[in-house]
Amino acid sequence: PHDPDWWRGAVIYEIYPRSFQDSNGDGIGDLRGITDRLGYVADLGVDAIWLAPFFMSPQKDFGYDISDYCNIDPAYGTLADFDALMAEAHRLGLKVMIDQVLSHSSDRHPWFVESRSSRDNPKADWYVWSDPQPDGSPPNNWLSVFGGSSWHWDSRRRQYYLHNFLTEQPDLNFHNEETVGALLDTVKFWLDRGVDGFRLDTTNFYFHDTALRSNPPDPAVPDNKRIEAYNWQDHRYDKNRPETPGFLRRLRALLDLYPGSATVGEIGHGPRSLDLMAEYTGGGDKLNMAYTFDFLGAAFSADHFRSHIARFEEVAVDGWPCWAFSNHDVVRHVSRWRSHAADDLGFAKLTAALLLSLRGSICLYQGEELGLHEAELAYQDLVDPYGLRLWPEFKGRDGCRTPMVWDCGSSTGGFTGGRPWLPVSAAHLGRAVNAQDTDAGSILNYYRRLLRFRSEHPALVKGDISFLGNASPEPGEVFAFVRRYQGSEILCAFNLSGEPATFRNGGEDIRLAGHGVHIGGFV
Ligand code: TEU
Ligand code: CA
Repeated sequence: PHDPDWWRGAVIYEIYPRSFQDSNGDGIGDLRGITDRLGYVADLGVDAIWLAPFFMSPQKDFGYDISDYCNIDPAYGTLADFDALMAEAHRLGLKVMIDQVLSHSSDRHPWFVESRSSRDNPKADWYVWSDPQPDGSPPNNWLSVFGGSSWHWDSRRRQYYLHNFLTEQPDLNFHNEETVGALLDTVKFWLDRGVDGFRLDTTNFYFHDTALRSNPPDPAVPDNKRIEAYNWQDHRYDKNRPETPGFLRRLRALLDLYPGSATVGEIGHGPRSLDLMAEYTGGGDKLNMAYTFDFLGAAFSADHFRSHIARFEEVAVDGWPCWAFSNHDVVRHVSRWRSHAADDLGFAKLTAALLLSLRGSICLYQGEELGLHEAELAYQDLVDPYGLRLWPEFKGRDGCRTPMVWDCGSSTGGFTGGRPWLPVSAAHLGRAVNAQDTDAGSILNYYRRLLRFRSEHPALVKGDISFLGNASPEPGEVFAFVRRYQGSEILCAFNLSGEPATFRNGGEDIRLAGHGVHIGGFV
């Protein structure tokens, strides 16, 4: 239990507090609710939980807009509730990682209220402010992830401020030494409270180019292609800046004073994401782990997995990845990669086995272990500002954030006695925990068996990975590799297609059904 390297190969279960368990009937999940359900989480066989933000927040981006880093939002509970949650998690042998949203705060944070009050107050430079261009337009072409320019005009200061996400999420200025000091103090606050680590939001957005150079290229993008507009820019000036590793070293120096604490940074997407993940997790002096969006998008093929993992392994030296297929930002992977219809149970098992065989630490997202689909929501049900703004081109993130389903006999899935903040998907009820718990063939019990098998086999937790060649009849669709650790080895082969395939390993033929799985020794 005191292994300082516990995070290496660990499985981290992401809890979205608002949607996990409501304890007081207001329809919003809370810390007490989570504490009540930790037995279930520990029973799954994961090593750690990552709690999405529960800090004081106007909830414009459901907690990713923080107005007080060192306090709990009353909707979620109190600091005493948090301490109780942590004590119970530790009693059950679970590590607790919390989300740190350092790149930006809420526009209601006292720091920003002061910063926007004048051009010469003590915090005037804590955020990223700029004069307009002579014609009044924003200083450059930088775009918000959530659509439109990432500059917002402030009529008091008569300047623009930078927001990479919502206008209510002004970007903190990491080039300001006092700002960085204040942020590190908030990190220390939670370390002193006993957390085991942090998931770091938008690590790649910490720094911006102080010369405010425009990103190349700047194609004219039709207004109905707003998501593409973001992706078409080369984001070399508004993120992924060369100052990032320096900050990560300072953060790591602080964490090193708390042995056994660890970080997992969010790197996002883009052509350089795997290289950045390798760089930021290498050298033992920056992040412990990081994850990219490479397997959180639409691509699903043996070649996609092989080439991306191979790229990371090639550049990583001593870096350490964290892989995820689902989280609170993307369409649940069973729906994203496959139509709802045929053989979705087999498909859910295939993806579970594949993910939990990869070299690296693993993030699972609540409900993934139940094989949940993306919930189908009507426009009137949406609350995610990202979805509301980009609808119907993009439906937003509410469909993966609907409440966890515990009880198939309750219309709210046992999530709340009141009216849930997002509808509970009726289609999810048949997959509720109590509907799967004692069914040996359920996806839930498959995850439990896989997690036990992984933790009992060091080759899967710590082993290296080498890819194996061909399959027939469709070579492209079998993804196969060997995990090796100190003389033990485990052959893993996954048939990503729905058709049977035979995988030839040396003289041995391994026959795989459609979506079939072979993990040596696992039944
Ligand atoms: O996400 C960063 C990020 O890149 C996402 O915004 C992603 O591109 C988007 O959700 C599309 O899927 C983090 C958090 O995970 C997200 O929930 C926050 O909204 C965002 O940062 C801002 O804090
Ligand atoms: Ca509640």
